[in-house]
Amino acid sequence: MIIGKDIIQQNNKIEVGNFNSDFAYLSDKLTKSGANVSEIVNKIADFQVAIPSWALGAGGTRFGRFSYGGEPSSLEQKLDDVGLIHALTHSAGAISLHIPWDIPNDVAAIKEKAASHGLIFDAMNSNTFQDQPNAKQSYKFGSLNAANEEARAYAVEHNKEVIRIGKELDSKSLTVWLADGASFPGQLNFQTALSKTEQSLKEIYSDLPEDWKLFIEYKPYEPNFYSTTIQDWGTSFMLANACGERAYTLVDLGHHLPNSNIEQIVATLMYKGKLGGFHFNDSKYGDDDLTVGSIKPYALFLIFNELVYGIENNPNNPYPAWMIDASHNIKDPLEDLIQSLEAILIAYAQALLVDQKSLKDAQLNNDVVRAQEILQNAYRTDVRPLLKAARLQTGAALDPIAAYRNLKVRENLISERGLNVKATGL
Ligand code: AOS
Ligand code: ZN
Ligand code: ZN
Ligand code: ZN
Repeated sequence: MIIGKDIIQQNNKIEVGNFNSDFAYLSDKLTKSGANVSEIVNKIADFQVAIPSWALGAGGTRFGRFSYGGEPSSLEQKLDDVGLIHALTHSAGAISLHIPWDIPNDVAAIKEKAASHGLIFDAMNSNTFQDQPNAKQSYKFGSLNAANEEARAYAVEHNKEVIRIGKELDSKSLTVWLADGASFPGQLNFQTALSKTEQSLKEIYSDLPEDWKLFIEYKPYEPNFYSTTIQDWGTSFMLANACGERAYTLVDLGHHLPNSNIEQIVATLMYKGKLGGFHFNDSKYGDDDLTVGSIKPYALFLIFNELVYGIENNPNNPYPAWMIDASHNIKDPLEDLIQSLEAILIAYAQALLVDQKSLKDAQLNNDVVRAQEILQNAYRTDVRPLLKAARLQTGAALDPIAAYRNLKVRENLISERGLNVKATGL
């Protein structure tokens, strides 16, 4: 199924009347308060978030998985799904692949398909947290941190292979997320595990092309319940520094202990020019990988406030790579991703509304009340007309979920692909 611009335009007619009056009202209000509305709309229109290939089918928990009809079962179909989301939103212009789940058979055909949907290949993801069929070494007791030298070398080689595949696809980065750690005290020598990890990452880094970046993800728990070798941003930051200039920390929103001040972590990393990538999701308890903004939208806004500040004030920090890292257990994955994109752009737009000059002023005068008012004024603005304006500008759907349903996208996918297909991945 392909959704052309003409169909979207046709569909937008239902909504455009309401949009015009909502936008006129908001734009007038914001302009009076000194905001540059067209600049903000352009920034929203330009903001692109990568969709991970493994988020397009139904996820699951260790207790069960309920499949979703019409799931993509090949890399081509995954590209088609991201293409559909991008056509409806114009904010998902990239896909993030996972090796070995997404090894391309025909590189040229895959590149052509991606280009036909206007997609680029974002970060490549390696997988040393599972043993593949016919694996020559096991990662049961670790991969990049493994005490067993053969297993460690095998894991390093896998990452180099992922870089080779990514180069063919014109990807420009590698994300390393490790499950390495210990389930019980005494299982690992912390220092040895950390030094092996550092050595392995340096070996991978030495293979990184000049125009590539290495993103090092961290996570405090799960699957190793007692300790994880790269447990927090400090460990990731230290390892990135040990590797070199093109190695960065990647922040995944779900990878923190409860109540961590993620916005402060973002600020610290950007101050040092080391925030390379970002995984969006939301959670109630841990790494729940729920729809972005479904649980803690104010926290998301505060994080975006730091991201926007950092993008403007830390030229030493590269523009971060954005990705949604979520799991869809009961919702239609494509609808869930569209909801996530909406939440991301809402938080971004609200952060763009923060009056940075007045905020600085309030801070200098220790006017705590005023500082809070400034942030909350932005947060409490219904910015959705700005998102719609951006979408109208780029030929996307005013209301992407409504369009998805009106155009019967899922029904079409089910009739094309069948009811009982399973996406490759987690
Ligand atoms: C795992 O918890 C991490 O969030 C990873 O970023 C990702 O979900 C995994 O690498 C999927 O392959
Ligand atoms: Zn992640
Ligand atoms: Zn995660
Ligand atoms: Zn997560």
